[in-house]
Amino acid sequence: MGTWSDYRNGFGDLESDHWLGLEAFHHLTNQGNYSLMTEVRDNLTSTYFSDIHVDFRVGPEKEGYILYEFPLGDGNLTSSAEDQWYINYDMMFSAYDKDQDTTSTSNCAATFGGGWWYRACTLVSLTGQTTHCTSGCYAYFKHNGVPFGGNGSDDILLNFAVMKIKKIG
Ligand SMILES: [Ca+2]
Repeated sequence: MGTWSDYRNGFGDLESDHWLGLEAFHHLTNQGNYSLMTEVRDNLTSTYFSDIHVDFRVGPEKEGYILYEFPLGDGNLTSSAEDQWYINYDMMFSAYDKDQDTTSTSNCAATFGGGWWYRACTLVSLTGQTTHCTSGCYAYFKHNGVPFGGNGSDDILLNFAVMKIKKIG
């Protein structure tokens, strides 16, 4: 479970688990128009999903690295997780040691086990660790994997998740 400082500065290993860092996200995505490609793989069926959003932009640290709203994406996540990003729009980033979500009754980052643009809390979290989930969790958090998705039958567990950003204008 990374700290605020970890998520701000980046951590991990480029050959395996790696987080580029919010400061880099902010500086890169404010140079122009960036697209965000999200790739995930379902742990149970090995199904691969991806989609691309334009206008991916992260605010400065003084604004909590807010995730600005972006249009619906183009890909095969449309029936599962893609539409769920809207919950994270206009949210500041939270880590377990910096609670910036919108609920005063819980610490979403601590519950989900990873930093993210939590509201109260989220349906998409590519950094979450289900083994850390202690309360308010969806059933699928009981499994060992990363929570991602909507609700009911749309829930999927991941064993692979990548965010790729690219300058498009
Ligand atoms: Ca909170």
